[in-house]
Amino acid sequence: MTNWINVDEIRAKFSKLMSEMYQNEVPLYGDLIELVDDVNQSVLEQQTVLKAQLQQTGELTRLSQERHGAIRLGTAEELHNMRRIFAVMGMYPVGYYDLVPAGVPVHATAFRAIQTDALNHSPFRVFTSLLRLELVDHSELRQLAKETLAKRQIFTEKALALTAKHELQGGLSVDDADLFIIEVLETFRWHTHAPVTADLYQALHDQHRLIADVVAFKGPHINHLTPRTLDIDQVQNGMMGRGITPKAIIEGPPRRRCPILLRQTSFKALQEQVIFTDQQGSHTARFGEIEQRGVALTPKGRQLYDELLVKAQQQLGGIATEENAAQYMQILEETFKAFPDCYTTLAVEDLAYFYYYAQPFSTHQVWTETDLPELIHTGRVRIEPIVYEDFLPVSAAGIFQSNLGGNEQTDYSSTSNQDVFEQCLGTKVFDEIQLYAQAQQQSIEACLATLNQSIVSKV
Ligand code: OOG
Ligand code: NI
Repeated sequence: MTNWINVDEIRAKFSKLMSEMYQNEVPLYGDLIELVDDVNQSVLEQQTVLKAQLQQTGELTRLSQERHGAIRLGTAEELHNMRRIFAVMGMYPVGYYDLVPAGVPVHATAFRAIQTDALNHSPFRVFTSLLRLELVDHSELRQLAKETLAKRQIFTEKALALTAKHELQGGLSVDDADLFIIEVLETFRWHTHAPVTADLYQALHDQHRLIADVVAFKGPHINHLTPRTLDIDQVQNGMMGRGITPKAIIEGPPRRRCPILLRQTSFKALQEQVIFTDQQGSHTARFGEIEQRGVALTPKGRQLYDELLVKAQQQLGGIATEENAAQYMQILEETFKAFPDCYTTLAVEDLAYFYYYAQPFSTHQVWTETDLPELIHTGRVRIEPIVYEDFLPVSAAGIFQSNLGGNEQTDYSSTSNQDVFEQCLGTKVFDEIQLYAQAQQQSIEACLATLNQSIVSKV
């Protein structure tokens, strides 16, 4: 019996190496990490309740290595192989995001671990988009783009061979895994030499910057790597002091005592030198981003969130910009007063997902799920938030837009196409709601079992 390396370990190592590579490529990212670490450290020192919460859920140890990245792929085959490669690292496609309604011609999924233990070992996620070339209306350009993409191979031979080996054997040895990590890293690397002419780049760019970003390059360079902070407002303020200018609006919900979902902000893309086949030029693709994560919402909670967000935007009477940023944040805070800001209420009203922990005590009663609100209120069951591990399409679109520059808003009249995406992927995506509901249910069952066990032994 051979001993394969744990896939969680491969993912953790890969995430670390990726972070090192990106720090070399984009030094500002290194400064950001320092700032986020400082803020997290001071938040943990000051907020003992939050620290205890993160300790209980197992997130405390993962925090300093927590980050997500994003890549954009060009073809179905690339997505298919990317899925196979991520599987070697224990990362599976979760959720479907259609960015077309937001004027970005891609659809996407997030590759990540799906079990609580695995997430706590390494929560590395990669938001992975697939370009929808069929939305390019200029047929000649579409054909040219297709041919350009058909010619490229974004994976090294060894990466693909080791992936096949993993599939065949059901695992990789430590040595093979180390080699695999180095080879796969190549796919995410920035290439200064672009395999197209400056004219083709410009033509693609004129259709949509994102199309140029995908088609004109040798591979899907990692376009950002995002650390997780415990206080995004503090980081946002601290960025200015370190010479980093973030966008004015923090995407997502407003600041709350009990954070929900995801709040994100980013700073501007870098201008990078590119050497086309015929001349030199430049391209802006890569940027920095930070995020604060909160509790995962149930469908009921998510509906309320979506409603309130729309309401706030309607009240603003237009899109949030640099100019009306302060006004928007104020409206947002006012509007979200309708969203309970207390974990117990969020749990009892079925608005968010929680882990349930028994605080055993002696009693003669057998406890069931219907007793949970009472058990929480009397302190016999402790709840802690299940952190949101995914993304927000509206937020993602805001991030895309802000970093593409300008107000590019293309109105693609097209329907969402999850089936097509899953065909390209070669599998269905996991339903994130099901994953959260399962995690909560398992913890409720374990909690009740513990309570009832202690009763039996004490009667
Ligand atoms: C991905 C944007 C989505 C996020 O954090 O919502 C994303 C991209 O720009 O490729 O990373
Ligand atoms: Ni991101």
